[in-house]
Amino acid sequence: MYTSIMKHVFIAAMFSVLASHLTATLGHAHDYTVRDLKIDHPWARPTPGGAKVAAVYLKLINKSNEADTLVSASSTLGTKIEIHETTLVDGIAKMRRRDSGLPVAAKSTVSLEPAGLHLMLLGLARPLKVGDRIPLTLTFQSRGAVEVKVNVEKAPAAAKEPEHHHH
Ligand SMILES: [Cu+2]
Repeated sequence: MYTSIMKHVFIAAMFSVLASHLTATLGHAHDYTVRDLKIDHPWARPTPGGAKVAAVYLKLINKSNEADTLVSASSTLGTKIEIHETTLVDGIAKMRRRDSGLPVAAKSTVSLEPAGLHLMLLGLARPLKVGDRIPLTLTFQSRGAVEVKVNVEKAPAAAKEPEHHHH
């Protein structure tokens, strides 16, 4: 009895490992579409050991005539997710919380990217490692909740880090 259950668990684990490898090797295409609103390539950087926060980036491409607003986000991997905007104040990057949500106009694209808008995952349960796929629920005012996976990967070449100045 015990061994057969263990075997079952083991086989299930093997399958999930295989499945995650498969999706990882399928390449870059990674998006979710609801009523012509595409959530393109949610991703986050790996985090250092003790980090309790992580920024999540993605692109919202609204090809429809129907505007919407991203009102909230959540993940089982953190206690809370806030919508943040990084702005330069006197040459210093500051993060501001947007409590009013993130509007996505009809026929428009909103990019959440390094040094700009991002989702801030707070109370991180464990560090993010390259290759992880983190569950994320995005809740839109009219389209409702959309489940996506966030790929943990190194920053793509296109999304350059802001310069770090050392004095
Ligand atoms: Cu932030």
